[in-house]
Amino acid sequence: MKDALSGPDPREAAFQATVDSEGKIEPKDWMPEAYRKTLIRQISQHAHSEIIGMQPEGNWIGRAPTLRRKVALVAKVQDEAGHGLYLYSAAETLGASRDDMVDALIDGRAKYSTIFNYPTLTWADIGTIGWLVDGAAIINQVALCRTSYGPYARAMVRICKEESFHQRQGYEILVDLCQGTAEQKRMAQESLNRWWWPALMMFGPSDDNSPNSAQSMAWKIKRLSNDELRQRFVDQSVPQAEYLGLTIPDPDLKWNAERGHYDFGEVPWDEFMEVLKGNGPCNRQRMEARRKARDDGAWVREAALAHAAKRAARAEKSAA
Ligand code: BYC
Repeated sequence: MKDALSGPDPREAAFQATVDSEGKIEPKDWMPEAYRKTLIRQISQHAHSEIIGMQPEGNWIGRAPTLRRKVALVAKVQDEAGHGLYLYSAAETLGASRDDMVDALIDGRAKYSTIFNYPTLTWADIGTIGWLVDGAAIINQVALCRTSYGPYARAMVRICKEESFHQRQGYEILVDLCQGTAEQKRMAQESLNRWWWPALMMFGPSDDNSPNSAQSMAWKIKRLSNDELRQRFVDQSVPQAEYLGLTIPDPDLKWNAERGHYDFGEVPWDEFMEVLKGNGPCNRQRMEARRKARDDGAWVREAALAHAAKRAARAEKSAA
């Protein structure tokens, strides 16, 4: 234990040296309490996003237009559940309890990505989610493969591989719609019009308004800033939209040869803040569905625990 008179904690210097030299921090290593808290916050919110993210897509499983599309969508939604579970497990290595994390989500104390508070009104939305939402997730998560906390970085490697399949299944849906009838192409354009700005919001507030960024970058939890990632996403998406023959709904979008990047308009931050406060189009519905799933599944968890206790008691008895 360090006391007030003993000066800077040498463990803190060793921790920062590991981070600075691109080493990984592992669960049993010493870490500053604030680092642990920040990671639990970010990883659990990431897990919640994966789990809540199953809802808008699950809405279309029963209405997928072909068996092949349905199989791919079921597999994708199942992958999101898996991502949530890896991430909750990564947060558990930091001492967080799964029940507390889920309670924090349901009580509204923990956030999840604003993007999942928008409705999936047409089949094209399933394509657009794959293309833009999973595309944004990959850009964010490829950077997180180099995050300083070992279990989080390793979870990200596998998640990114799966996200890449998700992105392709979405883009393929849009390629088909855009090469289809005029009505199908209109449906794709209308969907892009609704999802473009919410997708840009996934990267978080602009760097000037991001209270957690400076410390998270110093700890190498975050490797690129919110604005850097958003710019990468815009630069990647523009040629993809051009290939589809769709128009990105931003009159200020234009190539800036000097910067070597696309310039783009102001993200509607007021809308972001409203969705963050719980006033998005589907916030209440998403939380209600999550609460119901927790309550409906309570007997399964109790039964699994009772079964595990019975097996352990039997094993103990036969060992005696
Ligand atoms: N939505 O200081 P900042 C997926 C919060 S899963 C809601 O920049 P930070 C997928 C932020 O938490 C997508 N909240 O924060 C799943 C903070 O509030 P608190 C999820 C947001 O942490 C299924 C406050 O605003 N991905 O892609 O440095 C199907 C100030 O922000 C949002 C992850 O979670 C938002 N969009 O940076 C398909 C990736 N943005 O906590 C796809 C991991 C910001 O202080 N997370 N906030 O109360 C991250 O990379 C970072 O946490 C963020 C935010 C870039 C999101």
